[in-house]
Amino acid sequence: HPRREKRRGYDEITKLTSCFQREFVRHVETTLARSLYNCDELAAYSGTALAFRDRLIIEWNKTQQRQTFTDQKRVYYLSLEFLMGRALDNAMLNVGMKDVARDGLADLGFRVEDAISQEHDAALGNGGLGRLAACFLDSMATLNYPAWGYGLRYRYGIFKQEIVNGYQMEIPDYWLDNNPWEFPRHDITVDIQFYGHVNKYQDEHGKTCHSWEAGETVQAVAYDVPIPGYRTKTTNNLRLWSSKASSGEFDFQKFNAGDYESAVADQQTAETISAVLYPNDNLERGKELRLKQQYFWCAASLYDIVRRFKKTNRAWSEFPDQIAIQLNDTHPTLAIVELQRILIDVEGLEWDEAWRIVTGTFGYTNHTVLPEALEKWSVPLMQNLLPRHLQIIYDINLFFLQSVEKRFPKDRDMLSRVSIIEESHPKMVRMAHIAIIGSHKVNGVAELHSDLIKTTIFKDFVEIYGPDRFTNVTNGITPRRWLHQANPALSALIAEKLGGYDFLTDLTLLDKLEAFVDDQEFRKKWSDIKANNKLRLARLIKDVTGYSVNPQSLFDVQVKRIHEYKRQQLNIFGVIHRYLKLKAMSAEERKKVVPRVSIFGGKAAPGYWMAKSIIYLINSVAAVVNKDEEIGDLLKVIFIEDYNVSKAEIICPASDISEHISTAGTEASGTSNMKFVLNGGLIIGTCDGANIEITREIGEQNIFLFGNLAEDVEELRHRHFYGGFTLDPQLKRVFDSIKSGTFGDASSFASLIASIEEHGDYYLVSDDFNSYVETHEMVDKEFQNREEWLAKSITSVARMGFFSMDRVTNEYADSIWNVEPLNVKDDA
Ligand code: 26V
Repeated sequence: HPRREKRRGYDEITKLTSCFQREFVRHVETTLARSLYNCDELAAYSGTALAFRDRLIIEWNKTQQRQTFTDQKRVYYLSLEFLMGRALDNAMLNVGMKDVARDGLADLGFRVEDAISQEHDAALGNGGLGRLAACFLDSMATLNYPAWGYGLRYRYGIFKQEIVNGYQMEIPDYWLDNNPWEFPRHDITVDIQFYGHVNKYQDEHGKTCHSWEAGETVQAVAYDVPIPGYRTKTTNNLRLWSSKASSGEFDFQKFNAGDYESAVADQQTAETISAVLYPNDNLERGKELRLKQQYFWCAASLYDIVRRFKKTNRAWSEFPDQIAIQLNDTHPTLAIVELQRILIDVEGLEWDEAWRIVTGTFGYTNHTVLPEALEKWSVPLMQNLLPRHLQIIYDINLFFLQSVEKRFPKDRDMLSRVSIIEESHPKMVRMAHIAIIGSHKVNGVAELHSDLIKTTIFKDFVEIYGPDRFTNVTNGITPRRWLHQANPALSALIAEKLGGYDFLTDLTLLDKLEAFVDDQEFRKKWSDIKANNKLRLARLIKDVTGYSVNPQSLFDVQVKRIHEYKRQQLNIFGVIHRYLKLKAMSAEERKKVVPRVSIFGGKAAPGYWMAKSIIYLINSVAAVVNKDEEIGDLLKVIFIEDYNVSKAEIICPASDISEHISTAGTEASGTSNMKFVLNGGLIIGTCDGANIEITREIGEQNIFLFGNLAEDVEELRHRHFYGGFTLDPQLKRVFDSIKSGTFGDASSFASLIASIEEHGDYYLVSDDFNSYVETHEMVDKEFQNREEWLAKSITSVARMGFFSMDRVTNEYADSIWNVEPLNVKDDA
């Protein structure tokens, strides 16, 4: 049976199956206190999850013991977002027992797929950045790195999206009830301080010291989540902090004084800190609660890391030899300041020694060049919330600017550009500057992006520190979830050809598939798998939208957060253009047309009106086009609501073509582009982010590239304002049709159109429209040559080895963290 992860004998399988069943029944009957006779699918999920959880816990404990015992250098990955998705399927596949569970459940009258789909997604992230963190955890465990993730345990993950009359509505995502994957550690708590003031005093040697007397204390409670690696016993830890009122005297006093209501209110204030994930991606709003979240999580994690280090009784100077901390964007930048504070204020180290330790420990990954996403905090806000940290930030800045002044005497502009403090009203703290100054390595997430940060936003820092502090590590994805789990049939076919599943831990082995490109039987199977995956998606579409789509059509997919820079508006204008063309055709001409389903999905930040009107336009176009009988199957427009990780697992394997069409230079990397190609879909895209490296790997004959290049963007934007702006004539026809009311009340779309026609078309929709439309015509043509298309699909998959998250993790380990995997013997 090619689907079996390990070859096992008949006896062994029966033994494992009955062992699983025993555990399952025990959990249903005792842990869940249910009778087997009223065990529904939800209980079947819980029973299965609990049975697998038991296995994970054993290996998890052993892994932690092993890591403590060997005392090697460890990695801590600090991220405010971990977009994990579901855990059960992943756990079953990683321990190699999904077939055992399938057989065992079938025997009890359940389908494993039904049980799996009961699980609520763990959606503690916005998009690419959060999902990257989750892929990191998977790879670090699979490669046996001693590594922990640290994050926040949000009570509400990213909101659930509902589409009501074409508009996005946001529903809170309360996800924590009966979550079997987290373990509260009520014994692991840290008191976190806020507000108050700083006392200055002299110690017995006459040295000036500082102590921070806080005005508010909140307790951080650890919740641990086991992270199993694939085919290894290593089970790492993700520690999420939850906020709780501190059980200090203060509260007791209030209770004792009979002020019960106000004491309970304080409790609620404390719990607010970890209540909700901020749903903006790429927009910084400077809310105090967000800063509180950041400090709460950084301080708790740092306390935990330092406590663990101190148990080893090593000298402080060894800290960076034992610990690497990676900052996922600037959100955890306060960790830099907090470590410096601990070392000088609490542990009594000298400034310079402390700072050497700090910079030796941290690495910073930048994920965006969009100016509106760069984090800044107002000085008065920081002064109030974190008075001691602000002092330390000023000191870091002082020493830094002094050193810059020495190297670039009298360059006042340089000093003001690189200063941590922006001299605005109010003054602002630039978090990226702290992150760069406080880290030994700064990296971007794709080649173009890393070049851009070096030549634009961080240019001055390259001059100051030299090019070695800046590096590139192109993103990747875990092939376990994004191939094996999402597309089991394709994974099995590949395993059949390559003689096993080793490609899942060495993705470069995929290159052996190229030898089979011309193998007719193989091609047939490949194409049948895609067809089946499209059927599976068609069923999902029917379920969530009510629309029936013809699975023979070309499935054209764009799923990602809705943002002007990602240009879903370009896509939907292209769809309208296609519709107008179809309407103008004769019946005879229409017969030659390739039927197409344009599939969209993604959430808009709740306060981002332009993104919301793009969603409304997509749904308005869908409402008209999908009921146009003259058009029928030739064009369907679908918006899949509440796009998330588990929907992505169904969508990615089912695309013929997917769209990665950001304005050149704006999408740092993109990672869904990799997921689609790894699943045998082709892509249409701009020369942006990782599209460029995907092209280099798979060959430019296997990708549909279009549009202006990053190097031309500035000039074009300038011309829009000063050279006059001419709207692309085909786009003008699209706008005319919208304005005439074809898709409902035109006023709903007025500002979307005005942003292009009147306000400078910042994202170059008009400039790229013609080349976009023409490229789609090529897509239609090439899709009709099914054999060629299949060859491209197979060749592309064969060349995707580079984009494994395992390669990414090893690059970070070698060039940033300087950590080694911990060898795990099979019998350990
Ligand atoms: C920024 C902010 C700003 C403050 C408010 C909350 C918030 C939340 C998230 C972010 C992160 C924006 C950066 C980001 O998500 N970048 C994406 O990172 C992916 C992984 O590297 C990459 O593939 C995408 O191209 C990039 O947009």
